[in-house]
Amino acid sequence: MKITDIKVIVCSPGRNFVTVKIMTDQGLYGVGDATLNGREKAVVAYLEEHVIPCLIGRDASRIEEIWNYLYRGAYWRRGPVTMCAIAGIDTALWDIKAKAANMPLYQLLGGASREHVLAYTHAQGTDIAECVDAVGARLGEGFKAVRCQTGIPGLRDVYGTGKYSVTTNAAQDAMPREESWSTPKYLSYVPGLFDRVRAEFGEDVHLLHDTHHRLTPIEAARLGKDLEPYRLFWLEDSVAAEHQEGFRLIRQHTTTPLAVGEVFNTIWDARLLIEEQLIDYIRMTVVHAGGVSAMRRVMDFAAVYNVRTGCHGAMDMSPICLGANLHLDLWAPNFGIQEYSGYLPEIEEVFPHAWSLSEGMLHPGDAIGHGVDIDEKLAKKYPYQRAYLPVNRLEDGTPWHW
Ligand code: CS2
Ligand code: MG
Repeated sequence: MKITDIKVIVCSPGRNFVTVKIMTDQGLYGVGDATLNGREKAVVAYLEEHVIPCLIGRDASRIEEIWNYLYRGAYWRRGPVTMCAIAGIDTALWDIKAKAANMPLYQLLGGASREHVLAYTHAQGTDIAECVDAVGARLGEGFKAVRCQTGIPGLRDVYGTGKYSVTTNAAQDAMPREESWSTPKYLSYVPGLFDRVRAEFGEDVHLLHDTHHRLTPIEAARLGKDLEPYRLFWLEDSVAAEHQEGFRLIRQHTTTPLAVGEVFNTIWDARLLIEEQLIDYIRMTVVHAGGVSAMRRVMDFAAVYNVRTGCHGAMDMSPICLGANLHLDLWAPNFGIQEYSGYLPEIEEVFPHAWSLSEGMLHPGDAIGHGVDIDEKLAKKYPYQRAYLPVNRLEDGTPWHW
């Protein structure tokens, strides 16, 4: 089966997405997500200028060979742009292979290890009271696991709260907007959020929290200890995870489960964290990790060390990435949980999908391939518009982790 053409489709139904579509001489095609939030056009250029010309005419069935041709062959390996580009190609090739085998992707991976995939979703508020109400609303929708994020008194536009709780292309993102941060104010306020949520909803709800890379190891250790009474499912990205060794200090002080990895793009980024069991969940996801081939390796490696999966699934990962994740989630023996922050209606129209959500549980569906497509005609109605992720500063103006 030969690759005859490869398209890169950029569209913006509420936010930007980059989609790879691979056509073959047997009439089968596959699609893959290659979206890198805030740097989409860098991936488009990498694909169009450097990857696609090398792939036309190659055998579409040789997924592993093509993955290594693109990873090792580039010489300048790793990094978010490279790995998103490889992910788009790899995911599309797995889609084709599963279609050619006339089965859903999870069957090709080894079949289902469970009946469905536990999801967690987002609840946020500009203060604790608003967040508690949002948690109640999400539980009312049937979710069993909820990520809780609150604004901090005295700080404006804290990550993931208020009108900026959803990463969209709204006009305010046309240039990087600025947010403010104070670790002391955050550390004093957040335990009170979980005290209220537990008091309101009891012990049976899975509660998660995302610090979004903003603490030092000892600050994260203190927060982990302060949150222990509230039995979190996980505390995510407590420290900027390039500093893998920093998690040894956190581990010495707290039993709060730790999750890291959404910004990682190769297994090497997570090696120490997984080998030393410094984390409990690996957050890597198909689109940023280099595709299905790479994500399967990460999941298998994590399984050896009792680390479970917790694939990233915010709205800036397209429904194609979510679909591919769900096939891996259904198969993986060490599955943990799948993030699902939901999609705007126009996104679901552009990306018709076989995956489904019911009572807080997801399933990839049994369509052949990964079960997600792109409606190219509809996609054209939503042209790309440059948009940035915010920039975060401490109160004294120091640029900080967003
Ligand atoms: C967040 C993401 O969902 C999460 O865990 O960290 O929403 C993240 O902010 C975005 O994916 C960045 O594009
Ligand atoms: Mg996160």
